[in-house]
Amino acid sequence: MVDSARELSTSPESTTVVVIGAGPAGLTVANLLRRSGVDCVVLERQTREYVAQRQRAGIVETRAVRMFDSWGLADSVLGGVPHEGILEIRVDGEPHLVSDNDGSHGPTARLCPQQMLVQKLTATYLADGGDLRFEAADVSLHDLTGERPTVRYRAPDGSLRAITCAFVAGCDGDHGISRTAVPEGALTPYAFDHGIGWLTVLADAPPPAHPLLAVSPQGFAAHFPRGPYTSRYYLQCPPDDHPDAWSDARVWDALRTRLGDPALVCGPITDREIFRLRSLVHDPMRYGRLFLVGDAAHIVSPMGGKGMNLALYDADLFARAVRDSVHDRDDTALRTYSERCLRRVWNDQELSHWMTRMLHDAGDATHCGPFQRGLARARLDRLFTSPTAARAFAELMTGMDLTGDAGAPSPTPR
Ligand code: RFL
Repeated sequence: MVDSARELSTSPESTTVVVIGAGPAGLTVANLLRRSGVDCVVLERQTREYVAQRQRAGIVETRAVRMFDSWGLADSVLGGVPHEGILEIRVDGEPHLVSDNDGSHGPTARLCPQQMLVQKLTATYLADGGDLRFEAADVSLHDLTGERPTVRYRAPDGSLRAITCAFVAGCDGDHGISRTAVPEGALTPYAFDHGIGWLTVLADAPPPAHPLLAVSPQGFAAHFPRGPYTSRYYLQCPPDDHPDAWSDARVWDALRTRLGDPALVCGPITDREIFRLRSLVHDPMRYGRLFLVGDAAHIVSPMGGKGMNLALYDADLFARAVRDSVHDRDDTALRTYSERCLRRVWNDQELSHWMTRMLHDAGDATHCGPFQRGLARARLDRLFTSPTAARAFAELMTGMDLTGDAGAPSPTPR
């Protein structure tokens, strides 16, 4: 073990917030802090190129678009095309269009692939003079319950650095170091495993007219736009399945069958992996002066498209809370940060869980039994025929559903 104190090449730097991780959560925190006149340093383990090409989410929900809009950032960080708000749920080949028009006014969701959002957040932050350090290795957190925590890391030239700060934003995802710096027992994890796997495939193939979720007796499948000539597909599979078991021919055959579209146009597959549908919540999302933001605090299974959008929500609340503390010496929002984030986290976990059960159970009776299949079909029927159910669904999808929390207030200009 190296004696890091002796190896420090310079005396510690000082800033207000050290942000760990340059994913959607960390970069949003950093941009909003800069907009608020609060100084910060972002430490990212990977290279800029690596971070910029990581493809996952595809839609920034209405609530998050309005959040960026309220900070004057929507045009610079979102780009993309407006999402017209139609989702297709295809049941045994029969299409049903569901709208996410919730009747509210203002800008709506955007089709904006996650890597595009990350690239634009990075460019905006750097153009604004932001301090973003890639390839920061061996990041470690110290004195989190003291007045001035310290963050140590190794720079790309091998030198050890230290930064003291008022707050640490742990935005380093589910496998980062922030959460592991919290003593055992200080956070309670709540975990759920659906026992379902998804094969996810990226391909250079035409996107669907609308994001498409398909229920079939062979299992769930989905087709999402990820660019003008790029699509992401999902296929339900056993959670311990292996991507090598899915040849290109098997992927396209399964998609054509489950999507009920024999004419589905295929294309070169650029990525394929299998993951388990699981959910995880850590409570509280704070330890001393460390605040967990995004996937570092919670994982939501992808059905419903909420993971990245929750990260953006946390980032907004955290940045506002720091702004209040730094400029107005008001710590109320910092004290309530975890509670307010978790309200939305559980709300979105519930949507994701409900959709996951409904869209898997309705198709494959061998998976859940005929009784659960009947319940799932009844839920779908209600969604397709009841305007009230459709409206409630639309509010959940846009993120405009939590009473007392509809959209973000305008930030006070500084
Ligand atoms: P990220 O994106 O994981 O970023 C964390 C960053 O921290 C860095 N890092 C470290 N840096 C310094 N020191 C360390 N020790 C570090 N350890 C890690 C990492 O390199 C990385 O740059 O977390 P963040 O910012 O909280 O963002 C969360 C989102 O990425 C995630 O919720 C979404 O991708 C989830 N998700 C989706 N969300 C949606 O809203 N809609 C979707 O359609 C959607 N589709 C998906 C998804 C996730 C998927 N995966 C991961 C299973 C589709 C897939 C396939």
